[in-house]
Amino acid sequence: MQKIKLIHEVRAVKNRRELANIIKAQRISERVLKATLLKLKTGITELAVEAFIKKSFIKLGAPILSFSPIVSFGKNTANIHHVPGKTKLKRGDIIMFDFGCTVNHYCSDMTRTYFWGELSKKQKKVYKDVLQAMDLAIDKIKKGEHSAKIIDKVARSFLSKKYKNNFKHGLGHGVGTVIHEWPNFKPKSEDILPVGCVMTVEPGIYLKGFGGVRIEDMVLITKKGAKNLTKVAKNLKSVIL
Ligand SMILES: [Mn+2]
Repeated sequence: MQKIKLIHEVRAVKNRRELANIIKAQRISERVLKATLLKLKTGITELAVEAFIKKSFIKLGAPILSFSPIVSFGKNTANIHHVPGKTKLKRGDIIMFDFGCTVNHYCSDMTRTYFWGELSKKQKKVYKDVLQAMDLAIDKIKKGEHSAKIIDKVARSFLSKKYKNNFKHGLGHGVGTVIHEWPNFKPKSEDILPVGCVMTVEPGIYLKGFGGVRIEDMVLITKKGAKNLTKVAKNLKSVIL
């Protein structure tokens, strides 16, 4: 006899139309990100960039956002849930964007970290490590791993060797009509990813007084592995502005 499913398990599995909405929301976000990068200039404030992002989503027909956009510059990037303020962009800053929009109630979620000019050795190292943690986790999913705890651990154990327990949040979460839904990548998660669910993979390292790096993609869990739904470059070269 098949176990009766609970509502969170039912809604985790996206049908074709639901998936199309999530992907459409993600493509709109990608267009907004592209436009936002062109808008950056030394001296611009986080608030001005946030306003531009919101205006751009309205212009592209997606005025309802997944959550209030995160725009952070410099040391503020060390704050996981930074609220954009009057901080101005300056040479050598880390820049973090975390935003998404909704299409027919379905959310998208993406984080990118950029560098305003030549990066320091330490910035380069932290970025490369977070990117590698992400690649390790996505490769694990692609090989068919469905245990949330094991996938979380792949990224977490790689980062904890270098940064102790600095990676202070889950590796990711399900995405649907709400931005955070079941299942969850966490060290103690008992969740098993069902085929057809959309997960974020978003490792991060946050160093007080220095800044933070978080990179976040959305991944569809498939029978054979995974399909990355995020189409924005994240290699080191592409994030130096
Ligand atoms: Mn997220």
